[in-house]
Amino acid sequence: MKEALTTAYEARETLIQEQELARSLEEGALDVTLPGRPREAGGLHPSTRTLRQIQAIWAEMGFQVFRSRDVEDDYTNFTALNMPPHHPARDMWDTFYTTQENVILRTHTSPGQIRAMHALGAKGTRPIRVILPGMCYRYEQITARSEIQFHQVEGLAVGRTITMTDLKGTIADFARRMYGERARVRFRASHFPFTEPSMEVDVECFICGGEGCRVCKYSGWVEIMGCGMVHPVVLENGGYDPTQWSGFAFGMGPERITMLKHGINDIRYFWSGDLRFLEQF
Ligand code: FA5
Repeated sequence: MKEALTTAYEARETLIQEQELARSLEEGALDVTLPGRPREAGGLHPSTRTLRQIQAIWAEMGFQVFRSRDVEDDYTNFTALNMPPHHPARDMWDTFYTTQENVILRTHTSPGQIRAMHALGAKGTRPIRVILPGMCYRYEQITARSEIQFHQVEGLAVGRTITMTDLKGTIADFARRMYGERARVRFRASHFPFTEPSMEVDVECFICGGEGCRVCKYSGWVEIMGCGMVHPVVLENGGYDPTQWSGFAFGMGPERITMLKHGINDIRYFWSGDLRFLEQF
């Protein structure tokens, strides 16, 4: 009974539709010359754009992408990076803990260095050249400059004869490719427990060309990353003999880079999901 009714209903509906169509065509109500309605197209998130640009530049220089994990253990995030329990430098990274002991959300992409060395180093016998992009999490006060989740792009090169000259030259080359042929960089002494020596890198302000503006706080320079020579303890924890092998590492923040590039004055826009912000890119 139901099937018979459904079939009858459908047949009638098709007939009406065909008649309607024929009638509207006859009357000219359907103007096939009208342009179609445009479909809304999605776009890439501003962070994704910057990440892809950074990845492409490092790929040209022979760095492959290595994906490490967001959920880490305390050992890899801190201890293996030369910060044993109760080390004061751990305070530099306020941490999200989980209910499981020693399981945390990574506070930076640096623990990926240890994982890359174990995964690709063949027990400390092979050189490595990788970048490690990914999300990091910090239990911090959210401000216009700081979010509790943000991306980092880590870089790691391990080899037999890598020196600080390689680090400086490679980063200067990255800056030229990212910020333009004439971009100048400067290196400032800094401190990270997992690199020795450690530096922070500034690039000449690409908004004002070094003359001084609001973005660079009238200094002519903006900070783009932390870096240094991989600490012997970290090489050892990655399975390498530090008397035979050396390396350099760096870490940069794509959101801060994007903010500088587009003059975005508040990092909270990035994950607000506000289309008025996202549609501008
Ligand atoms: C680090 O996290 C080091 N692991 C970087 C490093 C790697 C040094 C390898 C040496 C060798 P730092 O805490 O400064 O360093 O963070 C690096 C970058 O991440 C900053 O320059 C910034 O761009 C970004 N960043 C840090 N905290 C935040 C935050 N709360 N919100 C947005 N971006 C952040």
